[in-house]
Amino acid sequence: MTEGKAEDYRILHEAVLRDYLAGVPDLKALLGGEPAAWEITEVGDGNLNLVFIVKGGRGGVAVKQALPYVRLVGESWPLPLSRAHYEHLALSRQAQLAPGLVPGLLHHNETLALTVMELLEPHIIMRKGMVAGTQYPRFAGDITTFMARTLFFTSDLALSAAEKKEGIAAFAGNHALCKITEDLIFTDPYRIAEQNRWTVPYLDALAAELRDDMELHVAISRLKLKFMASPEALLHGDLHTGSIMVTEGQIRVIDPEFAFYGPMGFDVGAVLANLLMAYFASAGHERAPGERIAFESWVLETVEQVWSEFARKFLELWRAGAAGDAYPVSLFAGEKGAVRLEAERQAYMQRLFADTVGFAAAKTIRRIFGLAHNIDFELIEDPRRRAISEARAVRLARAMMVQTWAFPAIADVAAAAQKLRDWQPEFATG
Ligand code: SR1
Ligand code: MG
Repeated sequence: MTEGKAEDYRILHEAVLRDYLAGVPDLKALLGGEPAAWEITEVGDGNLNLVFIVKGGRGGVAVKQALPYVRLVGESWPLPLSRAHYEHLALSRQAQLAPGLVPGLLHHNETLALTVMELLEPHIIMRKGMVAGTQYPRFAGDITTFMARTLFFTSDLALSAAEKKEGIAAFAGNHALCKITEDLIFTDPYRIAEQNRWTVPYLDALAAELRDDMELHVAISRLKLKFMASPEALLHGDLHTGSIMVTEGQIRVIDPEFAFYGPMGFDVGAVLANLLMAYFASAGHERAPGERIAFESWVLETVEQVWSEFARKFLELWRAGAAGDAYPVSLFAGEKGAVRLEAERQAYMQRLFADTVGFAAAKTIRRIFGLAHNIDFELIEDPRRRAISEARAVRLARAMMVQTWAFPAIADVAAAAQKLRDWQPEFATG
């Protein structure tokens, strides 16, 4: 890791980046050949940073540099460079806890807010693959290993109180990124906000309903409080399908710059929400009726597997001998203690499931009415078709958020999604 003075930060455009990488002996050797011949391409399509792919005579690397502002909006929205520090810290921790499921770290420069990572090839962003209707059979297995291990081993179930508090402290400074989430997910879609947008005119009425729906305002505010005040575990913090790179046989989780200690259901809910959005968007990508039926069935099966496998793996880690300060072993001695503790584990998972359902709903609504949308819906060219898919997703999301009790099991979520697959909102035939 390299450190220097804050004023030495500069944006490394292509030529400067080439010189910089050539000056790091390990990277120069890894890339191979003459630096002048290296191919450098800026490929960042996320909302915040620059991302370069660099290919040399021998190998390639991915370079990510934080900009001092939000890329999506521009210099009018400053954002601390320190997010690169938290992303690097989270990636290092995740690499220990979930080996092989995050990109390898090669180099980090704190002053430049720059991280060089293993080049993932031929991986693509999972969201793009899902828009194209591709199934990823390894996904549920790998993402649930990632979540179960990163969440369990950074929680009070696995850590001493002191270790846990050190962890919280290490990420507490990432509050500017948390504030983005607090505003863009938990507040703005439910009020008039300059940066909100939706598919006009079809969703105008629904947007107005959201702003007037007090049941929904209470539910989203409870979720916001949980997000702000429940440091249960180290979260990825932005675990959508744009933060996952895939091949048909492999996944890698990238981009944990929103990492902080928060409620576990926020990460699990993010994964489920993005699968459900891909499911509802699928009808809008059909060129012939029924064309994507196999893909859609796979998505719903995956929704069920993500929760059931996550819960199974998390409980397995807990039962294997939790060394954390929560649930002291001495309070659950003997047969009677074992039975009571197991019942408590089940109750814990039920609460976590309810959180997950609520956060999944929040993640869905923000992508349809807030600032940052996703290509699942955005690439449906015809606005009426897009709005139909979006309205179905919102109908499910509202029920999940306000009537969370009506979804006691993941099968209930999948069944409700399937029921809405062909639901026609009023404007569908206008
Ligand atoms: C201004 S940043 C908008 C969104 O991009 C990131 O991927 C996060 O999801 C954030 O909310
Ligand atoms: Mg990101």
